[in-house]
Amino acid sequence: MPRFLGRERKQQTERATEKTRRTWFRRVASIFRGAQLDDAFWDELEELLVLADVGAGSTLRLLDGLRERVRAEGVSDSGRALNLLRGEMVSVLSVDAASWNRAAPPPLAVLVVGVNGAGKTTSIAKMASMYSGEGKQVLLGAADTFRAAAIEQLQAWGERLGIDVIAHRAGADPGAVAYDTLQAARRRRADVAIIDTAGRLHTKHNLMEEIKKVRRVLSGGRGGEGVRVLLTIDATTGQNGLFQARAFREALDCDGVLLAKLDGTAKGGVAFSICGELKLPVLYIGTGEQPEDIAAFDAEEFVGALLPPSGAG
Ligand SMILES: Nc1nc2c(ncn2[C@@H]2O[C@H](COP(=O)(O)OP(=O)(O)O)[C@@H](O)[C@H]2O)c(=O)[nH]1
Ligand SMILES: [Mg+2]
Repeated sequence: MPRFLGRERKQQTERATEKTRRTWFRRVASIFRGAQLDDAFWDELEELLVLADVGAGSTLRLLDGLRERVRAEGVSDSGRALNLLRGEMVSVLSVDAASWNRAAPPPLAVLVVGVNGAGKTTSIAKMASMYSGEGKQVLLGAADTFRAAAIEQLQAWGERLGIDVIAHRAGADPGAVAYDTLQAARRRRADVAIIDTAGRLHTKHNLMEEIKKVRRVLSGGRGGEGVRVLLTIDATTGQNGLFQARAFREALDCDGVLLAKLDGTAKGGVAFSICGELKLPVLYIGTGEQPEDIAAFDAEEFVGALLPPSGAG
């Protein structure tokens, strides 16, 4: 049964963006109230968006889009201008997720990448729980073989969730783990195999080469159509996390982003930077540390949660 739809997703989004709304977007809403749309107004709006970690590029894009529409539509009413801002925000966040959503024969292999501590292993547990809640058969692969603790962490989640984990010893070849996971997924006619990876190696170059090799293994002679690369970004690391994510984006074809720890930050505006600057769709948000603390990302709900219609929050 799909457990993560409708109202529950909306409530999770509202809960996870609460700090961001209370700290920054409540102020954004308040400067619109009865405002003259003059230079001081635009400056203050720009400052608040940058402080919320929307990022310089996405802030400019939002403000240019908004100014243009305010001018073209002759808007002087601040309430209407706020509505136009909501629309511009939704448009920045609406990045095409076609490569993530394209059809492929099972098993689908989801390769989860990102820097150490971003939230990969925890997010894998959440995704596994989500997929199995949808009635899909899931298998996990412990291809972060860099530390024994990383393998044990995934195995502990597997036990807790009743989902099998394919693992080798610490230090083993991640490609071999990925290969075994894919073979096991095929044998068992699993729907999805989710593969954990290391986030830290001696050099960034080695890390990227290793992940590319794992991806080649997962393609398993089917031209890569059954592989998805999910980039995990820690929302609490803001623009610095984005900088690190760019390295993955440049080295690998990523299909989308899981924005972890959104609940732990007042700078959830980083979602706009990811969409606007990395040009990757945000697919899921992490909303806490439990397996059910994940929600599919929905641009309208996200904007609605940051700037609720009443301006309340
Ligand atoms: N509050 C919160 N904590 C999270 C979330 N996702 C992961 N974490 C925590 O972040 C820490 C690092 O996560 P982990 O999955 O080990 O990261 P990895 O090194 O990328 O595999 C752990 O303490 C997790 O419980 C989230 O969405 N919200
Ligand atoms: Mg991990």
